[in-house]
Amino acid sequence: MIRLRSVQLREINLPLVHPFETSFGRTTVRRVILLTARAGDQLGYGECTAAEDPLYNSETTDTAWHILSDFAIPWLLSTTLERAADCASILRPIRGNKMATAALETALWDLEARQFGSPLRRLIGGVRTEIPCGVSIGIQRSIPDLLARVRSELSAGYRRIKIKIKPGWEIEPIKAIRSEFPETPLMADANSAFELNDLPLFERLDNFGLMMIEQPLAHDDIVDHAKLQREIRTPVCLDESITGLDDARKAIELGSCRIINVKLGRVGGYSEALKINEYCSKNAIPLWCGGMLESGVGRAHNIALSTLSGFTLPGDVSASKRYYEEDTVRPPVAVTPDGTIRVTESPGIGYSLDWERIERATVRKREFGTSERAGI
Ligand code: OSB
Ligand code: MG
Repeated sequence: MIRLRSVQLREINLPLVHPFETSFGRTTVRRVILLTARAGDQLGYGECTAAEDPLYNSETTDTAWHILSDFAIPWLLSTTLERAADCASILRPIRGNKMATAALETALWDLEARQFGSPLRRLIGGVRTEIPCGVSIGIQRSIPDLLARVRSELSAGYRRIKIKIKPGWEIEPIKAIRSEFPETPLMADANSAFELNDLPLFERLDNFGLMMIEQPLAHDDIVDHAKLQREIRTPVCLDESITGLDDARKAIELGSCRIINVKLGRVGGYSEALKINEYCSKNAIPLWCGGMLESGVGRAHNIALSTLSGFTLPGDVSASKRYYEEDTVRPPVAVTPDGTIRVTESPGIGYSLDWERIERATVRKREFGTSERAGI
């Protein structure tokens, strides 16, 4: 049983080791919301994956702060939950804003796992104790810069390379990687930068043996993606378009994709992710765990998610040090020379928070359900 006593929100600002560029923009500092939930003596931690600007989806760090502060947290503080799994249905009347509500939902799953003294992986029914890792490489200044990044990630052991593409940065980078690495598992993520009219471009990309092309068309589309998938051999993978089980079911029925990228924030947390895992396993649609440049707390949740049986492809869950000089968790998330992350057996997300580091990065803090002075 979870009787929430208090919740703390804090915004931390973390500079990225390298700016990360996608078709929609460039990130240099992540503005991350960390959430701490307390029930009795037990704490649970969540991270909000909303970005700084409403360019990946409609949410931002500030909209998430608002939705959590004014709706989601007060609602949950006024109820008692039988299980963490009940959280999603209480928050369901909130339309959209899934990254906001997922920060709270995932914190409650962590809290419940800690109450049981169990790794979160076991609570959600994950079957893997080691997960295969890929990397997402942002748009680079030049092809030689890109090739240098690809070489260094492959020599670190990563099992799959994904590059970001946008109009004018698609064929040439893919061709260059393919001529040096003809067999490497390779894919491209367009973050909605193209239209169905660009079919000739996708027909050219079809010749490079890509594992998949991720979210080539509009963020909210499944109809044009189905038309595109009928015209190309390369599997289409949907990211932005899938905000829950219903989207996944409809996309699969329409033939809009053959692979799905699941992000905890985008689908509102574990309850929905578990449903997608079950549905896609039954329908032979492979899954993998996407990323939103998470700090350690979000990264640890992504590791737990990646242990589910349907997550058969290497995801975008990689080492902390690729993004942050100093992460929020101890030890930082590390990848083996084999390109895997070993899943911890410690309770909950299985990492300790580095409060000294977090305090230094904090730009605002708010407590709910307890006086500001008493603290969490
Ligand atoms: O589309 O998968 C995406 C980062 C920010 C926003 C959207 C995406 C990404 C990534 C990075 O590809 C994945 C990661 O966290 O390593
Ligand atoms: Mg993506």
